Amino acid sequence: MITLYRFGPALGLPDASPFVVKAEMLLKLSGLPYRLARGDVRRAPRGKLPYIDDDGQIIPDSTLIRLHLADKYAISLDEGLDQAQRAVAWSVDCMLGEHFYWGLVYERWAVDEHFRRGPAQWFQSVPRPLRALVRCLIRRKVRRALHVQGTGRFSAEERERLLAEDAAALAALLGDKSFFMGERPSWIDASVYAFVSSALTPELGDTAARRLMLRHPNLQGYAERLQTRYYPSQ
Ligand SMILES: N[C@@H](CCC(=O)N[C@@H](CS)C(=O)NCC(=O)O)C(=O)O
Repeated sequence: MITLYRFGPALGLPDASPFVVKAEMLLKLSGLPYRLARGDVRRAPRGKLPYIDDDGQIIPDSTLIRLHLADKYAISLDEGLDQAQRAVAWSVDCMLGEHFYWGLVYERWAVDEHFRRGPAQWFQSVPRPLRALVRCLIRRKVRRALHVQGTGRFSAEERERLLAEDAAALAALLGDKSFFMGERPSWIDASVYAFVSSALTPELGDTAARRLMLRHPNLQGYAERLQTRYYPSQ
């Protein structure tokens, strides 16, 4: 049995991390039985969530989890896609995880109003006397990561412009299809659903990511459709 280690539901989403949602969606699409467990980044194999324990085999990283399902169970979730579609799926996955993601991280952790409504609430398990300190240290660590990655060096206008380009590319590629690559789901839907739904959450207030997603009714409809199908009780 596969165990998926995650943070837990937050912001009206199945998990605070889009990478965890992506990994869970991959498991749902695979049809394999799995269970969920609360993870701890301090014990995670690469210091990040998600990771899975598949009968003792520990696999970190949502993409490595996808490749593990393909290698071990011959479940590649890309049947019917031609080479060009596979290349598009890979490119979109990289855009979401390596570019769009950082725009979301910035909004959540560096913009005071969104931080207050989101990540600031995630430290309830830390004993009260230490809570403010831990919150401040983690926020500082995330800000440093944003600076090193580069997103933290842009102006608000530049960041919004870059997010807008990502959102427009997703909307154009989706068009009026039911799933990202056609009329049946494939693995890239795990990623697109995870990131689009994270961007759309209203719980952080009026984020640029949400505003930009709402410019594209097809992306909003897609997120609602997939939520009804894969997370009906969310
Ligand atoms: N490439 C990884 C990224 C996972 C990731 O960045 N997880 C973040 C949460 S969204 C995390 O665990 N961060 C904890 C930390 O860096 O301390 C994947 O695809 O799973």
